[in-house]
Amino acid sequence: MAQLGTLEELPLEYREALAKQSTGPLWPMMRNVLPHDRPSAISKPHLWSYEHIRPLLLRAGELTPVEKAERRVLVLADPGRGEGAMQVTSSIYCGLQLLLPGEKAPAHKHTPSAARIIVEGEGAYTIVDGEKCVMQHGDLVLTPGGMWHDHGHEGDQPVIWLDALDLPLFVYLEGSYAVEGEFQTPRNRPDSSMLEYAEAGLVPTRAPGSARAKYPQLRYPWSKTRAGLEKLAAYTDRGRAVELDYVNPETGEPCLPTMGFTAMMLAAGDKVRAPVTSSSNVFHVIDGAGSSTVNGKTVNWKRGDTFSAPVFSEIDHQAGGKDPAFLIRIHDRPLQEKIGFYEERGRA
Ligand code: GTQ
Repeated sequence: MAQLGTLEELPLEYREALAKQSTGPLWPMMRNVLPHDRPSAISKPHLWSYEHIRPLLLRAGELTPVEKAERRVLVLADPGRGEGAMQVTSSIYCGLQLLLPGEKAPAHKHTPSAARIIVEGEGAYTIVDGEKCVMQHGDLVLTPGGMWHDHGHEGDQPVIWLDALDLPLFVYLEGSYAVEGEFQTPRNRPDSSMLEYAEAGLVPTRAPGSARAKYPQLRYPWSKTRAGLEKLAAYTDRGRAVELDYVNPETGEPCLPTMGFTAMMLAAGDKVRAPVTSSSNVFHVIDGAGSSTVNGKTVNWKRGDTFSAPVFSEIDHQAGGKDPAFLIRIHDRPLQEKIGFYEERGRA
């Protein structure tokens, strides 16, 4: 491998002349942007403990009324990027959002896409372009880019959910903005996961040329996801995670354009070695407990916790001994496949 020249080797007067013309030599910087063999991740693996963050979020409920917050969220900040980082990994933003009984978070729409995973509480809902989606533990609820959404709460206990957005990408593209609107009146019908897409493999018959909705299913109930994982687990080898991807039921494509969501089940006591992938991952624990080692760092996790793994991480999981563990993995494989570089590598 050739040793590239450094900045210091160049005459000062030449460096100054380059800077004056707003230019610079590539070669001293080359390996920063094109490192050998694999990228060097900025993100650091980390565990966000629900037990520790929950009281701080409830305190935000006392300190800041929802009218003053628009969205009352504690952002999960990547330690590799330091305090105030608005992202967990290179492409994924996550935050924990609190809604108290009777509260409403006003309607808005924005260019980034979002999805929520419900962590705790009953009675909350999100209305997405008129479709009222109830929020129950473990459900995945989508608010794709450009679609109106407001949140409300008809229950009597706090509701907390995890937000995942492709916000870092939109900020990077200088394409991130929101439009504020009015509270929506829901259509008087259950969401499409309970009607049109209630059974896998069946979709409504359509007249020729009639347009399908771009995002036909906005809610993916956890009860169905869990049942699907359990059925598949009975015929999956030990030592492998049982995984199901959340897809658009009309097209089979990922449910959102850039972010991917994969439900995972780890059998009780099972050890699972994940492939190294070019995608970063955020794992949210729906149920059960266990531990994972990410690039040599071990985190112990349980229900409600969230942990991250940067791009090209070496990841090993182990579920606790008594019960299986269920997680939802948030990643950016859909984006990476669209731009043609998603990659998996074997493990030693
Ligand atoms: O609930 O619409 O965590 O717009 C960040 C931005 C949640 C939301 C977030 C948002 C929302």
